[in-house]
Order: sequence, then structure tokens, then C-alpha cells
Amino acid sequence: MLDKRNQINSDYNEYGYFVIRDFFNAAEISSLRKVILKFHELWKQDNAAFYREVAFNSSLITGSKYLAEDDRLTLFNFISSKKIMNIVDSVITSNPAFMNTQLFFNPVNPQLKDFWHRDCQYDHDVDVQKKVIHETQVLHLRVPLFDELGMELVPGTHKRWDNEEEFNVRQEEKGRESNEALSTGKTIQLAAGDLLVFSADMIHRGLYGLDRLALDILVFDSAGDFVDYVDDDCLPDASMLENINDPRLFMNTLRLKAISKF
Ligand SMILES: O=C(O)CCC(=O)C(=O)O
Repeated sequence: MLDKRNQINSDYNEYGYFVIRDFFNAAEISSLRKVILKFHELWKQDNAAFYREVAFNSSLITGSKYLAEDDRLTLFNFISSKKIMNIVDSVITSNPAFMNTQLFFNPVNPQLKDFWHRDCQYDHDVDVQKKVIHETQVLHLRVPLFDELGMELVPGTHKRWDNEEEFNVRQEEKGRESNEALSTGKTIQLAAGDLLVFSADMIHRGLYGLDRLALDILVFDSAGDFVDYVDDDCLPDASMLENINDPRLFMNTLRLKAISKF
């Protein structure tokens, strides 16, 4: 197990991602799919115009708006299951904290194209992006619920700045568009049951197509300054915590939230 952990840690450090095939069994995916589809149907009804016109994802899946307590508990126990915590602990070796969940699907609007980005570009201008990619980053754990075309990633860009082609495409400079092909991109096709772990700040894009519906679990290192991104309603309350087998991930977030109030 230690060797496997070291391998995962070194792959992540070097490339910014790793994939584990057939990580989840059919029963695990089927029980997760049931809860996620319930959320997705209610979310689509409630956000009909947004879904039709511009959406390619939803978020706050563990919140109380669409799911009842038992389904939320299923999600909390999945997110903090031994299997997932082993992976999280391999990459974030001290005090990993839960941030959020997102659900990625195919946009209804055919004009929306899959686009290259770093997540940090939506919070920071270019000078700051150059700095934050050298600091602790948010980890995405992608759990595809159906076979999908997967993701395209630029290996190593969690630690290095863009080359000219990458920058112009991602930022749509010099007449380039963010959905153009990148010569440095690597496609990772995914099947239901696989797990893809990648850095949110590396250059990446989701590939639209097939019946994609992928749950992304977002986790951060407690040393990073990310607690303000966490929505209180997406965390388990005290009574739910008692029914979570290993609540460390959520406890760390709650502790950071409590500290940040002072
Ligand atoms: O799958 C997608 O459409 C985009 C995924 C993404 O950007 C992310 O997970 O940060």
C-alpha cells in the first residue's frame, strides 16, 4: 500500500493528475448514480432556462436544497469512504478538507464548446495566476457515472506557466479560441468506475459527448486559503457527522470555518 501511495503522490507531483481504472465496483457506481440522478432531475426542473441556455455543470450536490438527509448521508459517506480517503491522503498528506461537489453534463445548447482553462483564471488576473499555480491547489476527484469521452489535460501545467499556444488559446488572445486543439493536450477517456484525480489549476477541459454525467469532488489542503469557497449548507450537521464513518474531511473544513470567523 505504501508503494502505491508513493507512486500516486509522485505521479500527481510530476504530471498534476493520475487515473485509476475500475476503482469503483458496479454496486458503488449504481448506488451513487441513483442519488445523483435524483439531484440532477430536480436541479434541471428548477433551473430550466439556465440548463437550456448556458449550463454544463451544477454544484452544491451535498446541499439540502434538492436532496433529503438520507441521500445526503449516502453522498457524505461515499466522499469520505476508505477508498477515497486513501487516495486523498496520498496526495494531501496533512489535514485535507472538503470544499464542494460539482456535476458535469453535456450542455443542451449546441453552441457551447468544451474549453481550455485553469480554474484559478476565474478568480485571478494573469499576474496572480502565475503565482498561485506554485501554491497549494484544489484537487478534483472525478467520478464518471457513465462512460464518457473524458478530459483533456496538459500534463505538468499544475507547476508551470503556459507556453504561447496554451496561453493564447486558454485566454482567447491573438484571435485564438478556447476550444481549439492544443498540441500539448492529453486525452484521458473515462469509463464508469474509473477515478481521475487532477489539479484544478492545471490547464484542462472536459470533453462533451456520449452520456456524460460526472461527479467531481473538490478537496483542498487546510494550509491553503480556500475556506471562503465552502458553502455551509453543503457540510454535514452535527447529527449527520455521527453517522459518517470517517468524518475527518468535513471536520477539517468545519474547524477552518470556525477559525475564519475570528
Ligand atoms: O468537464 C467539464 O466540462 C469541465 C471540468 C472542469 O473544468 C473541472 O472539473 O474543473
